[in-house]
Amino acid sequence: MLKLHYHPLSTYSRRVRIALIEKRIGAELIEVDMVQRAHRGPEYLALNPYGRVPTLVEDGFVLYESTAILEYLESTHPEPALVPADARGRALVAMHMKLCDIQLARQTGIIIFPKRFLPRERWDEGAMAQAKKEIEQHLAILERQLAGRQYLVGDRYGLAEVCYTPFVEFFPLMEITPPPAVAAWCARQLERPSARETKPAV
Ligand SMILES: N[C@@H](CCC(=O)N[C@@H](CS)C(=O)NCC(=O)O)C(=O)O
Repeated sequence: MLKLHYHPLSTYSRRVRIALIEKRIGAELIEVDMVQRAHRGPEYLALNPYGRVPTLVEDGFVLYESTAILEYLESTHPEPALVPADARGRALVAMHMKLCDIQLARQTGIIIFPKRFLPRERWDEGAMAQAKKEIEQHLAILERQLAGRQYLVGDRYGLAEVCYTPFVEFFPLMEITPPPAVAAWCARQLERPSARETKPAV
């Protein structure tokens, strides 16, 4: 039985929960009590020495880093497929997953962590403004790539979208208005049952 150590408010954990639902994979969800700092306790650090969620465990095999977990689930449960069959399609998915992390996820964390969890006097407004600018530049690139398309790779929803969904959820909180093709693509992701079921409370 698969076990997923996660937190309901964690964007990276949400990627894996979305993939589990999309691929109809049964897993035991184990909530890590991050408020009580359980992710920094010896038991959890023995699983994931970085003290972050998500972590997947299957029969003693331990895996962390959400994109690695998504790729593992794709290899072990290939149907329904969330990546194309051909090498170029798969490589493009890998490219978009990586770009999601370095051009959007990191910057989103800089803005939404303080907005969700810190009092305003502790916000680093300069860093938040810079992160917002970088996100807007990234969205301008995605807008060109999504012109006339429904999804980033091929004509089907896939792992690239799974990676983006938890982060595009926060555009309103970040006061970011995506350009039209990106906005339509975000709506397509967020209306899926897998996104609705995993939507965080804050
Ligand atoms: N690159 C990691 C990022 C995981 C991550 O940063 N998770 C956050 C929650 S969304 C976390 O556990 N933060 C706790 C900490 O860094 O102390 C992944 O893709 O899984």
